[in-house]
Amino acid sequence: MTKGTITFTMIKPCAVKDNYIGDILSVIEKAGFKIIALKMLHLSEKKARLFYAEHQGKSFFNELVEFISSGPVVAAILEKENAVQDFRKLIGATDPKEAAEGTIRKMFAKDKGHNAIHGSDSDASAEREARFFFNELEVFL
Ligand code: RTP
Ligand code: MG
Repeated sequence: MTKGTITFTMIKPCAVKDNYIGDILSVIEKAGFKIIALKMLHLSEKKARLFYAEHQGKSFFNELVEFISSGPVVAAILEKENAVQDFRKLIGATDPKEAAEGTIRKMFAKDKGHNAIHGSDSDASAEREARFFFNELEVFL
């Protein structure tokens, strides 16, 4: 059997508040992703700034950090062949108005700033983000 690649995801505070954790995890599993790590936690502003460091200096950075640290999130590592690309497809466009039918953002996101879920944009990001949230004992490969 081919060992899958990994991606990292985070259900954002808006979707946690809206009680979509179960629905979203269900969509993810039904799409063929295996959840190999999972936790709920509340990021401090400082940690949120570190997590989204690549966006530092952009117009939406402060708003993004404030939102991500506004309440608990659900973090997970997912395994599948072609995980990063397939998961970006499953979550849909950043702005839910542009997201395709059947995507997680189309179904569960409010707007561009409150778009329900994060997905890594490359294998390198997936690795960095997975390590940011989970230690070795928390990952079930
Ligand atoms: P994410 O990193 O959260 O998975 O989202 P993404 O790749 O689809 O989008 P990215 O460009 O990485 O932006 C990160 C988050 O910042 C917010 N954003 N707001 N107002 C704006 O123009 C704007 N652009 C980006 C979004 O919430 C996006 O998810
Ligand atoms: Mg991104």
